[in-house]
Amino acid sequence: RFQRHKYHYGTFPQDFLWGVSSSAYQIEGAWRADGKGMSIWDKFSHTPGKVLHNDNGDIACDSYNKLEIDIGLLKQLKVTHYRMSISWPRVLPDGTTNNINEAGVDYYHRVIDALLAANIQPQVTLYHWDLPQALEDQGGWLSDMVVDRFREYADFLFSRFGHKVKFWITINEPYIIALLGYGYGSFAPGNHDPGSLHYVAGHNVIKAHAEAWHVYNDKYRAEQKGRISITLNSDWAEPRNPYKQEDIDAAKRYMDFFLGWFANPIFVGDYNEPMKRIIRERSLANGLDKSRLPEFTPAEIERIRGTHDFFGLNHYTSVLAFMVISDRTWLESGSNWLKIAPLGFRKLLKYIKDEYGDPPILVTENGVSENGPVDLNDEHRSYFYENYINEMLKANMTDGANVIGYTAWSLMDNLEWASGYGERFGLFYVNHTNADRPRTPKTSVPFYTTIVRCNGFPNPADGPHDCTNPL
Ligand code: PNW
Repeated sequence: RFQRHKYHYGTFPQDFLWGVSSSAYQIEGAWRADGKGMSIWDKFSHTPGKVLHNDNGDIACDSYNKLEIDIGLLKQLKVTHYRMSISWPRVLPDGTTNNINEAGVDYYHRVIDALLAANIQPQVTLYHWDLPQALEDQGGWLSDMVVDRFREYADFLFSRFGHKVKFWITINEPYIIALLGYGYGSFAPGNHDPGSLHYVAGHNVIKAHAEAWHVYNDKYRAEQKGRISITLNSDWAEPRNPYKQEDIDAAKRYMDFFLGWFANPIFVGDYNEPMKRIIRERSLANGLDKSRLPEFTPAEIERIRGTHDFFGLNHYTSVLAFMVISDRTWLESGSNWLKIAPLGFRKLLKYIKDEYGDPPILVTENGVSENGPVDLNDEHRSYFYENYINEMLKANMTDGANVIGYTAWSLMDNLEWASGYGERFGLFYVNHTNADRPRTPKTSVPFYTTIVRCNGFPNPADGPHDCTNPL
């Protein structure tokens, strides 16, 4: 089943970053320890029927109490970077800087110090979906009040941690925040309005990101010398029939509405024309007097344009566009939306290079899940990493995409949002029914570690090496 693809030999640039990723709500637990405030995910997961099996993040992987153990896992993986997030309500319980929870701040200092002591650079996401509930009560991402609160929160984090953290990611996956949180309502805060509110939420997310970037740029960059950007997620859309114009158009439209929704304002300036035109036409046809897509003022367009130091990318899967479907030959995973399609990764990286000004690209997530009975022999994950990373190598070596680093999702099995603990993306297995939450390496751990240690896939013809992975 997991037949080895032909791969390109070759290694990545010397200073390539190799990492692994997690997020606060998915691993920390300690949901009301030491003065932490409530987040929208605390409320959502405690509402019966919202998360599969009513799982929640109250304890999660208990990482709040297992710092030493988790640092040990990272050392075992030999990664140079760790992508983590800070829980906004853990440091600012009501979302504002009027009320600082120093115990929460201390916790993140301990995490960051332990990483630095292990020579692992932290890449810190300011917002990975756990909005303080107190801000949701004032409208959350649907209200532009959140833009000011996010700017103040960002300023606070830079002032406290900026001398230690050189890689910042403002917001993880605005697409999912807006669409699943405020459109479909399948993620917190569970707002169901597939008509237009996701566009309002997305609009505020973009403005909030831009404000945080400007604070860093104006106030901290000169002294702290870090890099800051946003992480966007995108599938790759392949025309189902590459010779049929309708399918080619559908694939391009898919990219404009998915990646382009957020990438255009930040990397090009303003929403892209097809999105503006199509949403306006449909809105007017539905009898509305204006487009459901909000407009940026010319001043806002300029303030948002260029607010990036790199292109943070989360990528998992591809689709065939005409209407959107997956190719039936693509292997399945533990998530219904994720089919294994390595080639789309290469094409997406090239597309970003061509469409968005050849930015340095930091892959901030990429990975695969399983569900059902536990099997530590996760061949499908090794297969996934080998082939996706090899396609990334081709994008880098052959297509000239400037990929500067790669981050696997995820360090360990954790709360997979509304899918609960049954859908597992971890390199390490976590037994969530055992009070100790023990971590056990799956077979993909030595597999990924070999790729990291060897910086890719060195050619045996260039000299003997121990970089050949069994599959
Ligand atoms: C990303 N979908 O989310 C997140 O950044 C991670 O926190 C998450 O665990 C990971 O991918 C795996 O899912 C997504 O339904 C969640 O299409 C859902 C979807 C996509 C990405």
